[in-house]
Order: sequence, then C-alpha cells, then structure tokens
Amino acid sequence: FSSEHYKHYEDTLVNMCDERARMLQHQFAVSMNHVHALAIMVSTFHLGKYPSAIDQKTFATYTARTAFERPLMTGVAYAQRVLHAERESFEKEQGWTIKAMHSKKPSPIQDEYAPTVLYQETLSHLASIDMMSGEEDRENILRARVSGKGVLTSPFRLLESNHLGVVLTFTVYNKDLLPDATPEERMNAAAGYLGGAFDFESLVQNLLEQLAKKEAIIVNVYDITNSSQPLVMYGPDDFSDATSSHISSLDFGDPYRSHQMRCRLARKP
Ligand code: WA2
Repeated sequence: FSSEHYKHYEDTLVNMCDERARMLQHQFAVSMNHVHALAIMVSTFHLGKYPSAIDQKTFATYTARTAFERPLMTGVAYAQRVLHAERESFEKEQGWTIKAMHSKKPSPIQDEYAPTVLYQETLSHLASIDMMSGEEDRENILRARVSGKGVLTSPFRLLESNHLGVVLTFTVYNKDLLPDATPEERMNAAAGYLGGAFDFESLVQNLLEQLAKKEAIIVNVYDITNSSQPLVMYGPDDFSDATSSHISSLDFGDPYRSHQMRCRLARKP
C-alpha cells in the first residue's frame, strides 16, 4: 500500500469516528433534556398540586408515549425522598415496605431512603426499591441534589438486564431555588429523584450499528474521569493495538465525568 492509500484510510477512520461521536453525543443530550423536562413535570403536577395529578398509571402512560424522546434509555422512574422519621407513615399510606436493592427484602434502618414510587413499565422491577441502597445510584443521588444538575454514574451492570450502562439522575425540589442556592439549601429542598438508565450494551450498540460500514470500524467508549484508569462503557475490552486508533471527544453533559470515543479499523490497510 502506498502512503496515499494509507492517508485515505486514516481520513476515513477520523471521519467515521467523529460522526459516531457527534451522533451519540447528540442522542445523549436529547434524552437528557427530556428527562430534565420530566423532572419539571413531576415538580409541577405531582408536588405542585394537591391532590397530585400524577399517579402510577398516568406516569406509566405518559413516559411510554414519550419514550421516543429518550432513544438511548431503557426507561425512567421517580424515587421519593423519605426520612426515617416518615418511614412508617409512608409505608402505611403506600401499602408496601421499602425494599433494599439487591436483597429485595425490607430495608434495614437508614437515615433516609429513596423508594421508587412512579415508573415507566420497562422499569417495574424498581418499584418500592430504595435507590439509595445501590452504590452507584446512591452516589448519583447525593451528587445530583447538591448540584441541581443532571448527573451520571460510572459504567456498571444495570439491574435486571445486566447490560453495561450508566444511570442519569435529576433532583426534584419541593420549592423554587435561586440559581445561586447553596449546596445545603439544595440538599434540604430535595423531595425526590427523577432518572433512568442509558443502556450502552444494547441501545447504544443499535445506534452505532445503524451507521453504514459497521464492519470496517471498531468503536470503544470510555469513562476517562480517572485518566490513569479508563473504564470501558462500550466495545471490546481490549487495549492492544492502540497505535492505529483515533480519539474523538465526547461530552455527555456532566462536567464531573469525562468520556471519549476511540475507533480503529477492523482490518488494517
Ligand atoms: N434505572 C434503571 N436501571 C438501573 C438503575 C436505575 N436507576 N439502577 C440500577 N439499574 C430513579 O436516580 C433516580 C434509576 C434511578 C432514578
């Protein structure tokens, strides 16, 4: 192969990688914006009205009808903040007990809980589960409520599907906060958490496979928040042959985390 040939392959790789990164980032942003809007909906029609205008059936119907707006997500759910002092009356009113995530047994005593009370049917396995009892979900909740922004976990295996993915969390507050509210004010005003999961192993895979020439390029997505220990979010877990790869930048909208896409050709020129 001549150097001209080689240059051609290199350009192709750069273009294909950048196109995939742009597309993934765009679909991610679209989904995230819609989850943000759902958090505002819950604040307006669930917390902002008495009695609430949203019950499980309404939430399930609306989130199913708008699922096309969140193409990379398996579903969305709302977990309510319950302090330990409120637990007994909460459980009596709901008619069920708060469950721990992995044991599915009644939760041991905690300072506070975040049981799932509203869910898209695709996430019905989260019903009554304390989302603070899962390590990744808990960290997300703690970070989401002091920041007031949408936050992402590192990649982990999602419940039920066991697919590799990340969870997105927005906090729903019980009052209007000023943009410069302190972390403490935010934490005290947190009423619940609206979020869901991005499934990299199947939904992101579908997206990347829809693009032409899928056999020619191998794509990896990494969480590079800890730059010395990149975590695979998508693609083969194989760091060999990094020499002929191209890196496209990715911004998933959580400034606390960094991501990148790395592409290489399946067959070398
Ligand atoms: N959603 C879907 N699958 C999961 C998951 C999750 N969390 N956690 C583990 N597997 C209701 O932050 C609030 C959704 C968490 C929101």
